[in-house]
Amino acid sequence: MRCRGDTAIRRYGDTAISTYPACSGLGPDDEKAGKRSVTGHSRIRNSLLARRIVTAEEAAAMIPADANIGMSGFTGAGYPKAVPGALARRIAAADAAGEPMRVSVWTGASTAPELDGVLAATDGIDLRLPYQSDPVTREKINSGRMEYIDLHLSHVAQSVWQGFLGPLDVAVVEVSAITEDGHLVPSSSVGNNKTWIDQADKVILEVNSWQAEELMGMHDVYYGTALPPRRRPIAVTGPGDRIGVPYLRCPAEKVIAVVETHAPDRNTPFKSPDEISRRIAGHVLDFLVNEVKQGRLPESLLPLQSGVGNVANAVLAGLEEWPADGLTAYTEVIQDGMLQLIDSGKLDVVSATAFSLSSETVEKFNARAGEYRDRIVLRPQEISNHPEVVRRLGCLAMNGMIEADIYGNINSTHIMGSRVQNGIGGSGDFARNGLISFFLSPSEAKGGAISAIVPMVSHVDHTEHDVDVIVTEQGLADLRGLSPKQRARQIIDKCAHPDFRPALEEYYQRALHSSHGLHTPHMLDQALSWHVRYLASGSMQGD
Ligand code: 0RQ
Repeated sequence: MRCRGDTAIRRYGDTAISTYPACSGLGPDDEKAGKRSVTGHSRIRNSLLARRIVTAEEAAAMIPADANIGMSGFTGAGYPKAVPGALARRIAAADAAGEPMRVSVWTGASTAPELDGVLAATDGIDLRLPYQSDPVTREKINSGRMEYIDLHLSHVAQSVWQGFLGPLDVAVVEVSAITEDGHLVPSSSVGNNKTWIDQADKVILEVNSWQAEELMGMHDVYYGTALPPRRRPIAVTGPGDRIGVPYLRCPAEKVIAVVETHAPDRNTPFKSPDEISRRIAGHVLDFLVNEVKQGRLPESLLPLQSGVGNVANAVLAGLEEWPADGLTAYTEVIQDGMLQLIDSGKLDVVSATAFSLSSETVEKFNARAGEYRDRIVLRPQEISNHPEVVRRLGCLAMNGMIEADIYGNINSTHIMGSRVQNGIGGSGDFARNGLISFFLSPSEAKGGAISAIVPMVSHVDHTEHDVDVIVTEQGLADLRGLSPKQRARQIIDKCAHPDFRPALEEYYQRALHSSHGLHTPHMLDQALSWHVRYLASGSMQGD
């Protein structure tokens, strides 16, 4: 079995440097040969932990009634499949018995109906963080029945280590195997699992035999993080660099239960890019071609970061025709388009914290995961999204948005300023620190009732200072080097939908004449009038 980086490690927040023993156990070749370990379980090879195997119900019963629970899972990959459902049944039974039970659930990012959906449906989640995209959870948050803390994904670990979120009682973490030495081989996401395991009093493991055994060796878990003043440079100088070990470490005495599962990840269905996404992607690609022509980017570009979804996949599909090979990605999530770029030989290496694949692609991936091991590095999210590394590598950060205003402020999270959609996710980690920060969206939403370009955003996630390029299907506004009024000219002319452009122009012209100051002209009594009109009439369009 390959073990990389079995060197000195530093525990987060700890001054003592210790040397971690080299990992051992059955390797992928032994597995292919059908060898089973002494425990009799091909995926649970540590005899001590094999004795802790219980049912999901028994494991869920070990969770304290008011627990803070750190669960694995990131964009529908690598989340526990059995214990959350059992916990939801326990919460429902407690409710029925008149003894309500409320837990807090911390994850890597969004998960799936088997985790967020079932738990949210019980009303048993008191607090959720740091990102979600589940409709039931969203409804509970927006109806005021669930508290939600929306955090930059690279900041979660340090917030926990600093103690702002309280003590972590239990970690529930999916792994793909346990080695003879008791090392944990992560599954299809790493997320915050290292922090959950290090911080939790107790650990429950789900060992999922659906996950490809050949994931082993793909992960790079860095144990050198610390809180200031003991921080040292994160020595990633290229997307493929490995600076840690390919497993999670966990003292056996912390593990209170091991649950065996064989269940697929959520696997978001892949939608072929539609016409609008293709036009957005076309503007991005033309822009990149010009950046290369101007000598500002190398032919193989710089490490790509791309959000998930239709527009991101359209950009990745467009890169299939990119004239040079040797592309790389330093991103958060590996979606179908990234794997296709690896298959076609365009993309050399991708660093991320999780997969987010469609079911067709995941089948192909699982069948030959080992072939990707030298092309893919899965890291903890505090490293996959680390500002220091993102800045050093000069990532090209491409993320979706809800709306942009005429000066370039971006709202990624809140519909009409108050209803959370998903969360900021990793967009801030990459947008502020990348070399070029793109925000992409169709120019209209809700069948033309809403303009994505508004006088003033109703919520700010990314300020004008962190936004370089705004793209809609109408065109691309390159905001670099421009003052606020010059930016407004570009955004209105290039990005706004023609149905809304005259009204934006009118607002801007009136603001130029009546604003309190003329650096960033606004009329405060009207800046949010488009949102107010939508809430009152169902459309931002005037009479
Ligand atoms: O609503 O579902 O009711 O139809 O918002 O919009 O067009 O499906 O777009 O799925 O790409 O999401 C910003 C939310 C875009 C996403 C956001 C309504 C629209 C629809 C979704 P319906 P679409 P997408 C790394 C990067 C933050 C996290 C991030 C996101 C729903 O990109 O969560 O960037 N970003 N992570 O109708 C009112 C508007 C609207 C609007 C769209 N202007 N006003 N409603 N909608 N625009 C990856 C990770 O962090 C994991």
